[in-house]
Amino acid sequence: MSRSDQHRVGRVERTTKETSVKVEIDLDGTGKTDISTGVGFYDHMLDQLGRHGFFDLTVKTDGDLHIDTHHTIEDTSLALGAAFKQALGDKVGIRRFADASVPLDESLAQVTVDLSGRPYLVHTEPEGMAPMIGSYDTTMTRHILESFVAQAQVALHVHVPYGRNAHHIVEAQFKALARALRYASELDPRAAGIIPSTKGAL
Ligand SMILES: [Mn+2]
Repeated sequence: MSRSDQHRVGRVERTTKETSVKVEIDLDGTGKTDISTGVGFYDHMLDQLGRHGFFDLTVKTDGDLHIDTHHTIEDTSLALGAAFKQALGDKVGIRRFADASVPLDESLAQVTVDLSGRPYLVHTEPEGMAPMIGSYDTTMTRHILESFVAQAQVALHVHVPYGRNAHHIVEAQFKALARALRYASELDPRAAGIIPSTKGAL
């Protein structure tokens, strides 16, 4: 098999008393998704992540929604981060750094990522967003990003300098995140066989 035929896949199953999560991600996919967490808007966001990242993404979460959506969303994000890291493997030949800006009508999201091996999140959003989108608590967006970053071990900067509609503000972030993760994880034809770090490891 040539290098370009190899699919980088991560699979994580995580079960606690609060949730049971299964995530599978193929970084070299076509954007095919199969998402079911029981939180409609979060499913919509993970669908964006797969589609616009060109990742094949399967997510099945069975969580304690009788309490609220918090554990379900958090644990899914942790598993997604772990699966992403696993799929990246030794990071040989990746681009490593990327940024993407995505508008959604009146809202703009700007995402910059370094697949550095070190977790760090910087996140800003407009003040005064609507608190809920369906059953999705809009304060969870930052927590999703924190959870993903902690497990994926990446440096991630996500900014929404302006926007009004909460659905647009959150969705623009997931689309920009998808694009940035796609470009950063893609194989750089000029870096075949090379780990893009002066340390020799990421
Ligand atoms: Mn939408």
